[in-house]
This record gives sequence, structure tokens and C-alpha cells, in this order.
Amino acid sequence: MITRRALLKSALIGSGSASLFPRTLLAAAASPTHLMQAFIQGLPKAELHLHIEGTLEPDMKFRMAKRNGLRLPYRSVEEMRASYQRIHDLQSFLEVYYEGTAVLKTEQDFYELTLAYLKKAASQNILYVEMFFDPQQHMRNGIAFETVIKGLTRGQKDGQKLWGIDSQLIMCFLRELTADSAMQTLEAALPYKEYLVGVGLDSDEKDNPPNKFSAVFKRAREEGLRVTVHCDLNQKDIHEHIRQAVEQLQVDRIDHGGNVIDSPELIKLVKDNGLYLTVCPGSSGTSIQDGKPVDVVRTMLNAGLNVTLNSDDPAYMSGNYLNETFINAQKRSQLSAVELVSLARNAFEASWISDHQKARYLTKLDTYANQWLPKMA
Ligand code: ES4
Ligand code: ZN
Repeated sequence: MITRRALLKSALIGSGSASLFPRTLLAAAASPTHLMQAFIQGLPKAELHLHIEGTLEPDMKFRMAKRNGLRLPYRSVEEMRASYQRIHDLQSFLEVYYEGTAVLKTEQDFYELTLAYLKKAASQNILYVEMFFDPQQHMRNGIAFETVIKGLTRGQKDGQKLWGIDSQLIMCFLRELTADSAMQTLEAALPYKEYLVGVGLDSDEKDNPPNKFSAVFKRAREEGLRVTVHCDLNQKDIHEHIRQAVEQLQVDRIDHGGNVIDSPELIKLVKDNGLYLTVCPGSSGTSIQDGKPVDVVRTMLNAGLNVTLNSDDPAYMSGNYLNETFINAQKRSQLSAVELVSLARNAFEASWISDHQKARYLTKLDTYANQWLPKMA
């Protein structure tokens, strides 16, 4: 059971000054050594929490706006980047993020977005990615589901052909929209089910609990899709949302989930269900307990939780893709090389792939670790 006090505390955190993007906490500590940076760069990695629309870099946004005849309220890439400074919580982030998605209009746009991301990911030794996309956002911009899925899957296919990077798609529902809208979106997606590995729940968490989507998630599971839910950091009612995600929606994984560490009951619930957490230290790496910042990754590791490191929306988070995310987390959470390997291992273990594919990636990881760990001691 979650105590009244914990629930009250989560409500206070949700509405207080503790933000989803605690910029001031990111800068501390000395840079990792060159050796450590090289180790992280070469480490075979999987990315499990990545919004493909969150990889839309300012220069690509400008280029697509121009070719689609749209005017952006910025004169330059620099001015657009500067506008990201207004991001201070989930809601202000979502405003900026949805403003960006409006430039994506054609199949070619979705294709180029995906291909550019996969090129970057492959250059960082990411072997496998599970990418979120938000079809309802595109459909309310007047784009057909088919246009979105065709562009994304063509990008995935070419990414695999060109750079050998494997990827799968997770379709997210926007939680501020109705459960009916989510169900209609699921139905629109079913003819393309072979291109989806799972469904997720993202966007505005405030007063949009997982329970609202019980029927949609049940249907998705019956269709053989995996399910995951964003439990963003320090949101109103977050402990209750985590509990519902596990007990009602029967998630296969939790996205973010940083507030699990506030409650021994939630830690036990997550462990008992064998769940992995896709933490994004750039956006959900610092929880607040008794008014003090708490390092989520370090605390989860120490608690024996299955944590993975992910990048979320890199184009909006100082251009921090997975490599930069690992490097920043290493210094911030004081991660040893052995811990970095086990974080990378967790991501492959948590991946929604066949045992055969998993074993192939893990062999690569083990070979790398055997070569490097003696040098890193
Ligand atoms: C998101 Cl960080 C985050 N949280 C919720 N919804 C999202 N959509 C894209 N990024
Ligand atoms: Zn996310």
C-alpha cells in the first residue's frame, strides 16, 4: 500500500518547483577521462526510450517547414534553439515538442527523420532501438496513419540496410486525449500491426491516470502487443500512477519511473513483477525526497532495480543522444565501468526481441566487456 503521506508528497512535488528538467543539477562534477569516454562510445548499446519526433533537430525542422510551406516563429536555428530555454516542466516541454511535430507532413519527412536518427544511433554503437511515435499528434495535424507508418518503416529498413542497426516501433497514445480516441487509434493501427512491437502512453500525465486506458491496453495485449507506460518524474499522483500501470495495465516495462525509489512498496512491486525501467537521466534523473535532490540511477542500482539508460527527446535536451547520456550519467551517478556494462546489459535483457537476437547482442557485449574491463580497473 502507498501511504497517504507519500501520495500527498507526490502531489506537492508535482505542483512545486521541482521540475522534470532540473537543468542546474546536470552540470556538476569533473569530465570522465578520455579512456572512459572511448569505452562508452564503443560499448554495444540498446536504446529503449526514444521519441522519434524528439530527434527533430532545429536545422531539419527549418528545412522541412520550408519545403512544406510553413512559417516558423523563428528567424534562425539559433533563435529556435534559444526558445527551448522556456522548457521548465513536462507541460512547457510538450508545447515546444508539439510545435515541432507540426512540420512533419509527408511520408518523406517521416522517412528522413527516422533515417537521420538511425545514422546517429549507429554511429554511437547502438545495435538496437525501440522508438516511440505519436500518431494522434500527426492525425490531428491532418496526416494519415498510413503516411506516418510508411515513412517510419521505410527509414527503419534503410537504416538496417545502410548501417546494420535494428529497430522496432512502439505506438504511444496521448494520455490527455480520451480513451475512445486511443481505442480508435489502436483500431486504425491494427492493419499495420506487423510493424509495431508494442504500445505506450505518453504526453500530459497530470490528471490522466493509467486506469483511464485499461480497456485499450487490454485490447492491445490481446492483439499480442507489448505494453509500457510513461510514469514521468515528480508528477501529481505519480505513486498511484505507477501502481496502476503495473497492476491495472499490466505493463511489460516502465518508462522513467524515477519515483519508484520513494516507496519500499513500489520497489517491491516493480521487483516482484520483474520489470525494467527506462530511465532518462537528462529528463528524469533527479527525484526530490524531503526537499532534497536524489540521484535516481544511483539509488535504483543500489536498490537492485533493473534500470536502463535512455535519451528520450535528444533534439530538445541539448543534443544529448545515448552516448552523451551515458557519459553524463557516468559522472553524475559515479558509475563504474562494470556498472556501465550492466546498464547496457539490462537494456538488451529488457528488449522486446527473440531470445536468439538477445543472445547475439549479449555475446557482442560480453566480448567487448572482456576486452575492456581489465583496462578500466
Ligand atoms: C515525452 Cl519526456 C516525455 N514525457 C511525456 N510525453 C512525452 N512525449 C515526448 N516526450
Ligand atoms: Zn518519454
